[in-house]
Amino acid sequence: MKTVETLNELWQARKDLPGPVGLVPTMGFLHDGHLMLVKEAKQSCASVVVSIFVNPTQFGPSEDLDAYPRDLQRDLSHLEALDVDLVWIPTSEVMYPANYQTWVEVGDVTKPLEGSYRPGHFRGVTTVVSKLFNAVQPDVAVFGQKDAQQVAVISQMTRDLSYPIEIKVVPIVREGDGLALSSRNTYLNQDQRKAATVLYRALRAAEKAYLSGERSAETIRQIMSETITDEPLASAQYVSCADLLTLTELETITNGALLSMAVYVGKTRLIDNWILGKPNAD
Ligand code: PAJ
Repeated sequence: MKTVETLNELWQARKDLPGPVGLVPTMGFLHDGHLMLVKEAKQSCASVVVSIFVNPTQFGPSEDLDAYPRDLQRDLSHLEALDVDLVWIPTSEVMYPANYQTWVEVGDVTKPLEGSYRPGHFRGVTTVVSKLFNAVQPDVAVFGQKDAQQVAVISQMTRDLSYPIEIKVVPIVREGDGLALSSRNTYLNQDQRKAATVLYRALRAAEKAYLSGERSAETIRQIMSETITDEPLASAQYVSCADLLTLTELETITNGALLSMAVYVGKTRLIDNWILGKPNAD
């Protein structure tokens, strides 16, 4: 496994990789969710590149950029064990050199949900992912369903900018009790960790109602809200039952839906989602 930092090193190493080449973009502090993306890339590609970069431009001014967990040595040993070919660990100066002034912005699909509570977040994501795509020139890029809106936004960007890249999506990897794996779970104390299962419980309660025939999106949203209200350590920032393609709120569920939510457990903001009317494969 080769590890590179600068663009020149990356370009040089990229030349020697047999195709198809798969890219897995990450911010490090890797867990089994990230590693599932790497395994997916390994299955469909001859070479796999993983990037590790805590991208400052996707964090808001009040968000946890400095506190974001990092453990590069552990990350590298996980990737080595999976036989990854190339790891790119750019510095902020490599990604955003002095006088940097170019941004990639996607339209409507970035506006609701995460976009409405994290202004500028998706501009940071699409800019950095676009730079990763340009530098690595992968044939396949793998993302997690954990960040459902990120998948929708990057798919839109890939189509709109004509990147010749196939976007593959891996289902959410969860703990045994349903909590979706996330680097932010490390912020939770023991009581909060127990309470954090409320996101999954809310999604499953909503699914149960849907499977019994409930089609009012407002009732589905209420079921999720009430489940969260019943958990004293949790408070919902939003719950959503939205169209799978546009991500706008539905009135009636006719053709599937994306259930999603952001919930504070203590000071930690957790997100989760579940697809109605289509297999989640988890
Ligand atoms: P990060 O949060 O490190 O996540 C990297 C990838 O792992 C994303 O595609 C995310 O959806 C996926 N992932 C995280 N937890 C997962 C889980 N429990 N199950 C399945 N997949 C999971 O997402 C980012 O980084 C950044 O926004 C990035 C795309 C790297 C751009 O900076």
